[in-house]
Parts: sequence; structure tokens; C-alpha cells
Amino acid sequence: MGKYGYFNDKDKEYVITDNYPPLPWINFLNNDNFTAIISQSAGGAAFYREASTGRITKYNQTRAIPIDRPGYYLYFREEDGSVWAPTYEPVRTSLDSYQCRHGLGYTQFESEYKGIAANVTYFVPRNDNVLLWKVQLTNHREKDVTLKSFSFVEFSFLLAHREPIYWQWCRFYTTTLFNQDMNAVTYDCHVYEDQPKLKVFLSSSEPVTGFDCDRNAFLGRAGTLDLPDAVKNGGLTNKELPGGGFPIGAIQNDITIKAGETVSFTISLGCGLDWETDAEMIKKYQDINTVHAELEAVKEYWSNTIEVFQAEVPDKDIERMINIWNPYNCIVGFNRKMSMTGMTTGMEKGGVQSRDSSQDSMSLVSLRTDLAKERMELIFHFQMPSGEFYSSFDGDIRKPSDFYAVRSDNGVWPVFTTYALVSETGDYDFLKKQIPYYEGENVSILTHMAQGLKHIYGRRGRNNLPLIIDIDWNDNLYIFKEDGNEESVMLAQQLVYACRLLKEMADICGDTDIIQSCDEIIDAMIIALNGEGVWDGDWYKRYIFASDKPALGSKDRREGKIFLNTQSWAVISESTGTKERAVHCMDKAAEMLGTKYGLKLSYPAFTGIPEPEDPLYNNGPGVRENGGIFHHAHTWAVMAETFLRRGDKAYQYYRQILPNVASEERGADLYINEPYAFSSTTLIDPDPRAGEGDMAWFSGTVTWMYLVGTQYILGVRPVLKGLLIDPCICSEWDGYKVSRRYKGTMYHITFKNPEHVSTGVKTITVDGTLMEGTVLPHTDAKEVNVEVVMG
Ligand code: IFM
Repeated sequence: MGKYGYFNDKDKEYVITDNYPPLPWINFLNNDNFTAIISQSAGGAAFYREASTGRITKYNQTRAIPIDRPGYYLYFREEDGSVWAPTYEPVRTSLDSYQCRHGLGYTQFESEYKGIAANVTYFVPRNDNVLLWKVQLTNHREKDVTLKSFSFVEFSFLLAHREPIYWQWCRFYTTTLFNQDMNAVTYDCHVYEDQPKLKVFLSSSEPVTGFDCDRNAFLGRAGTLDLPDAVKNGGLTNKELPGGGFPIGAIQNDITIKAGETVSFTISLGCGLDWETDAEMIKKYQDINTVHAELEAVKEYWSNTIEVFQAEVPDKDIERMINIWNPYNCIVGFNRKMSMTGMTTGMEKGGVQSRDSSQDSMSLVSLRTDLAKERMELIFHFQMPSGEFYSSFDGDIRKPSDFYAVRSDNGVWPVFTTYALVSETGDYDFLKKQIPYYEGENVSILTHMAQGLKHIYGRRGRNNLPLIIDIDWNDNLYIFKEDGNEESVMLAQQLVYACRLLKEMADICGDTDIIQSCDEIIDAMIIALNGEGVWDGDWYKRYIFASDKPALGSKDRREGKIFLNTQSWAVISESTGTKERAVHCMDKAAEMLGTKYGLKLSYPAFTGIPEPEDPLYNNGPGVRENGGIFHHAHTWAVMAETFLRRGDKAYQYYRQILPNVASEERGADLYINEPYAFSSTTLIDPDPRAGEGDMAWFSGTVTWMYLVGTQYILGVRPVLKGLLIDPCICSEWDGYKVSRRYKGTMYHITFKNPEHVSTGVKTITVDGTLMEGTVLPHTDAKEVNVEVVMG
């Protein structure tokens, strides 16, 4: 039991028992089109498709005080005038009990106030754009009771940036009315821009006995969300806002509960593209049985989705993450640039990014193959005939978005993901699928990938390494740019790795030209990478200037002497020439960058003063890209350790950034983020907040943690030939089990580790028959039992 809550693994929930964890600890309720984020106090916002363009309700954008408001609130007013909320906020009347259970796709509040037990479940059904609040009230008092129930949301202006910038005009572009036939407050934000014209409603399964559309009328002159005047006075004012103003939706239901009995009703907040669709949704969810069935369907969807990989391992922290929260976070994070969290505003436009979205798709390949495939096709469409990819674009209107810099690495990520996709499905025809370049001709996906890598290879500097142009994976490196001829060691290594994967795919397609050009690039890069100007004696440099200025990541520097990524990627790309060098650079990384919370991205952090050659860095020292523990990069160190076959080290690194482990071991007050969602970074010395997690939910960390955990540590990895068995674990383990759904077959794999090794496979038996090699043979069987003896 943690200070603020605990994991309930049986029901796949995190249960929050304290109203105020260090930050709002949120959950995502969504289907593929509609999202509501919700905190432990029912704070949050709902949006249609993209948080930047489809914002339906308001949420504190700038995290001003109080940070977690408004939300989807319920106020209950007793006959004696007292007011309470089953979610505690915003009223803050003491409750006799309170719990917030964040589950997969739903959030449930269970609370009790003077003998009235409330159970409120918020969720978004799989196929309708609506947030349902399923309310169940049980009267444990001796007398019948009549409660006035007030539900409340504050509407937003669809385009999220209108709120902070243009609200004084936009509030008049709205019409908020009560529609008797629909039993709903209806909200219309009639704007001329080209985002969808959403028709929004707030309704109830019970007859509405009062409403408010105007925030001023609801709150009153001196009222606050804690106790709005209308609630205090016992009735809504029935004020509409035909010409705009401060639009809200508030509806009143009068609920009588007999002593000892339970009543249920539902509040719905939704949007359609026309009022007819809204009316149908409202009607549909007036039936409590439908609501119940839809909630079960949401739970079933999540169980089926995560079923693709389930493990039983001796380490329960890892098991919980791999089975439940990591895959959940992968799917939630898949649309990260279109979404928002308690800490990210969701106001940026340009929903897809070739780099980040390719990586986010890597885990979706097994979890939601349909979405991963669709996304990759879209990304290839945003490649120019030169081979360069647009960094950011809007998938809905199919246009590139402005982006501040050239990301020279865009071309490598789609290769990694396509390899993963084809390995998962076995659909090699995907490689031949024709997709047009952006404003160009149709070419196969194989050609797209080859063209992307050629483009990177085509721009090289004086060490024969790829030019960084503005930035590679590290978005903050642009500040070091001088004349544009700077080289990226990391990109060279990634290019090698990408060429290795592309070669395998080209082989399947019989494309010898691509194989040959991959071989040329690999050979040239390995020579360049091990030249004097790149290997610094103990590790690989990071960023090489065209001038004689000492490279970032070299001993000659006072700050930024060593960078993690070029050590990890040296190993992953197998470009070190010798195993000794591979081991040496990772050992040096451990020595110079290791901390009890994980590996720093670089060391020492830049301070900007007084060394004149270093520009003032954006992030403070020890924060994010400036020598912080950047979890995304940390995952590649885990992967690299498995390449070195050092399972104990990989296991140690892997555990360090698991959110449940970090929250427990560092303490929730230090770590601050949700224990069930991956943080993007950990702040570290010289920052005094060392150990604090930053930005939960959305990070490349999420997808890579899922991959390294399932494929490189537990070692069940799809490759082009089939399902490869390649464990690299903690040597103390006696064994473990994995169930993996792959190409329609469920493989039940038992790993035995009698000799307590961390890697190596002695024998594999498939349904009782000993097999050769480590790639499981193809089968049409529905279920297969596999036994792996390590040693
Ligand atoms: O690689 C980037 C990513 O694209 C966005 N977040 C920061 C990372 C490192 O700079």
C-alpha cells in the first residue's frame, strides 16, 4: 500500500485512496475518436479526435492554481442544504470514505457520505463519442432521501488555443441552449475554421428538472466551483446563452432513494457532427442495461488487447507493468501529439510526427496492428521524393505542419517499425505496397525506406558521417549548430542498424540493388565510426563540429564529455568492430553516467557559463536533454546490455525506470508522477529535485520499454523468419512463463533456468517435440505449448 494508493492487479486497477497525490494522477477514457482525461478528483477535459482542434470542455491549460479544475462534476444537495461531491472535489466536503479506481478504459469513484454510498463510473464506450457517468446511489439511512443532483462541465472552443489567446472574442461564437426533446443542454461552437463543427450535449437518463448554460448564473457573483450559488440555493436558474458568453452545461436531477434501496442513472457528455446523431446517442444511453453492457465491452476490449503478451515472472513489479500498464500506456500514447495529459497542454497542432509516431507504432504492431499499419502508410505518404520526411503533419487534412527544425533522423524510424510490422504479421506484400511520395509518384514501401536511408547517407561531413543538419534524435542539439556541416555519430549508428534491417527485408523481396547499397553504407559507416575523430579512446563521441572545436562527447570538453546514446547505439548497431570495444563503452557509460535512478543522458550537464564555446542550454542542468535521466534513451542502454548478453545489467537498468518501482523506491512525494504511467525523464543532480519524474504518459520510453521488456529481456521476439526465442534475464530467476499471440496462434512458453544463467538456450520443445534452432516453426494450431531450457 503506497502513501496515496495501491495496485489492484486482479482487476487491473490502480486505487487512489488520498484526494491529493503530488500531482493530478490521471487516466485516459477513450475510443479511437473521443477522449476524456480524468484525474483522481474528476478533473479533466474531453476532446474529439485531437486535443488541439476538438476541445469540448475546459481544463486548466497553464496549470495555474488550482491545477486540477474544472472537470466532470457532480454535486449532491441534501434536503438540509448540505452539499457534497462523490469525487470529493470540487466541493471538498469530508467524505466517510473515498476511493478512485483507475482501470483500463474506466475510472470509478466509490465514496460514502452519511449513509449514502455513491459509485460513479466514468467511461467512453467503444463506438460512440460520449463520456458516460454511470451513477449508482445506495441509501443506507433509515429514511427515504431526496437528493438534488447537479452535473456540471465547462465548455471549450474546439480550437484549444482560443482559450488562452482569443477567449474574449470566441465566447460569443457559441450558442448554449436547453433542448426539451433531447433532455439536454446543447452547445454549438459555430466557427468558420475547417475543424469539425461539433454539436455537443450534456444530458441525463433521468428527466432534467433544471439547467444552466451560463457560468455566471450558475456560480453567481461571489460563487466558486466549490459551492456555486445555484447549488447552494437549491435550484438551477434555467438560463440559456443564445448569443454566447461563458458557456457551461449544468443539469439538475431530483433523485429519491428509498431507505435500503439503490438507484442508478447516467449522465452523458457527447458530441456528434449533427444533432440527430446526438439525439440517438442520448436515447441509447438512457437505458441503464445498455450502459452496463457498454462498460463490460470496454473491459473486454482491453483484456483482449493486452492478451497478446502475458507473462508470469518472479518479479511482480515487472509482471504488472508488462501485462497491464505498459501495453495500456502504449495505446494511450499512440496519439500523443493529438492528446494531452495533466502536464501537457495538448495545444500543439500537427498530430503526427514521422519520428515519434513511427516509434509509438512499434508497440502497436502487436497490440493494434490495424492502427500501426494505417499510421505507417500515412508516414510514408509524407516523404518527399528526395527521401526526406516531413517532421510533422496533420493526418486529417493531409497537410504538413510547420516545424522548427530539420530532423535529420526521420528516415531511420520508419525502417525499424516496418521491420517490426512485417515480422509480426508475416505479410511481406506490405513491403511492395505502392504509396505516393508527398507530391510525387507511387513507389513501394521498400523503395520509400531505401530512399530515406540514401538521403541520410547522401549528406555527409568531413569524417564521412551523416550531417545532423539541425537536430537528430536530440531536439536540443540545434543550439550547437554552426555552419550546418556538423556530424551526428548517433545517426551514423542508427543508419547502420536500419540498413541491417532493410537488407533483410530487401532479401525477402529479392531486391539485390537495395541489399548492395545497404552493404556499402554499413561498411562505410563502420569504418568512419571507428576512425580517430569519432572514437575518443574510451567511448564514442556524439556531435562533431566542422571546425576544430572539441566534439560534444569528448574528453577534451569540460561539460558534455560523454553521451549515453552513442554508446548504446554502437552496441545495437554492432558497429564497434570488436566486442571489447562494445563492452568497454557500455562500462564507461555505467561508470560516468550511472546513478541510483538510471543513466544520465550526458555528463557533465551544460551550465552555459562560463565556458564561452557552450551556448546557454534550454533545460537547466540535470533536466531532460541537459544531462537528465532521459528514459527514452535509457531504454536503449537496456537493449544494448541484452545485445552484450548481460542480463543482470539489463534487468537492473530496466527496473530503474519502471514507474511503479520508481514511485515505491524513491517515494511518491519525490517521484510525484503516476506510479502506473511511464515518465519521460527523471531530474538528477545538479538539480536539487533529483529523483523527480517529469511528464508522464507520453514519451518514446513507453513503446521501447514494452519492446525491451517483452522481446529483449523476456526474449520472445518476432523477426522476419518467425518468433525468435532469445531470453536475457536476471540470472537469479528459476524460470518464467509467457503467453504470446502470434499470427493467430497462442504460444504458451515455459522457460526453465536450472543453471541460473542470464541468457542462452539449451533446448526448445514444441508440443513435446525437440526442435532445432531458436525460431519457432510456423503452425496453424490455435494453441502451442513450448518449453525452453536455458543454459
Ligand atoms: O527525440 C525527441 C522526441 O522526438 C521528442 N521528445 C524529446 C526527444 C529527445 O529530444
